[in-house]
Amino acid sequence: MIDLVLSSECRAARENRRPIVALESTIITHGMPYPQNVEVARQVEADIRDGGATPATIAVLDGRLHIGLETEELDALARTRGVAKLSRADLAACLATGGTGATTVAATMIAAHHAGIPVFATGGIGGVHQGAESTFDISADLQELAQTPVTVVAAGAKAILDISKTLEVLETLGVPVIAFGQAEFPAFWSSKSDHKAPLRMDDPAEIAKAHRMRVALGIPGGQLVANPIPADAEIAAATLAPIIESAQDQARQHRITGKAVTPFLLQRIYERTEGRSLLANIALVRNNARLGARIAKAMGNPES
Ligand code: PSU
Ligand code: MN
Repeated sequence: MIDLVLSSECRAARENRRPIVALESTIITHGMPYPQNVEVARQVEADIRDGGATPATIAVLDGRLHIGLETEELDALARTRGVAKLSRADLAACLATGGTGATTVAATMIAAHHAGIPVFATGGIGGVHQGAESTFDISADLQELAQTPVTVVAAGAKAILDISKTLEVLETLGVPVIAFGQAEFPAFWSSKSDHKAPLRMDDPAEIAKAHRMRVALGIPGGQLVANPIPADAEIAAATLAPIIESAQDQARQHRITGKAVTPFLLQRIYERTEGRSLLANIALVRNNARLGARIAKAMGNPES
């Protein structure tokens, strides 16, 4: 009933049984300013191709669910201001009303699974916000990881989130959190946090195998792969702490709530770091795209 619109390259990949890596679009519309957003989106797609897989950027355009965007569609989405941010709660309504929107991690997982794509690369996931004990602000991304069988590669969680509460909720929900190549859970701009990751794997083939094992066991939900930012792109946590704190103060002053919170904080942080956080963000998303391609290739090869 849902008519999926596959990009020409995704259609060809599907026909030739080649691995595909899903990409979200909220990072483009709500996570980075224009024109860097479209440049980064293109670069990340190119990294996936270089890694031997096919990129599928996911979005809803005029009420149709797109799996992979053509060049002009990506450009138009990146230029448009005020695009809707679609999470699990909004996806069906947007399709039903002919709207246009960018998909969050949660909505991208739903769409990717619907299209038969088990691997998805992004920058950072949503999680439990600092102060969640009074605001109750917990991203729908966490619930989605608990119920939709997609392996998500991210660089850990931003310091706008409470990392220890985020890890606790993921544990409660039964989501495997796998640090790639190190013991510590990475903290987005920094390769390490003060927290040890529950699981560690060093080989993309093992990550793919664990995904298949969960499916075989009938366990719903996906996996979170936490891939540390490359060392040369790291920003010290102490540099960003005051900026994040002031962004959070402003969010409270402006009474920002609900799905507006994360985009508001991201925007303030970009403004205040004069592009430095953007450079780190670009490096880590590209790194995640490359790992996503390796996992996607292994996923399609049960011998690996
Ligand atoms: N965190 C980031 N960058 C992002 C997002 C989160 O470091 O771009 C985006 C993702 O699309 C994520 C969404 O799924 O924000 C989470 O929003 P919320 O916290 O409202 O669930
Ligand atoms: Mn929220």
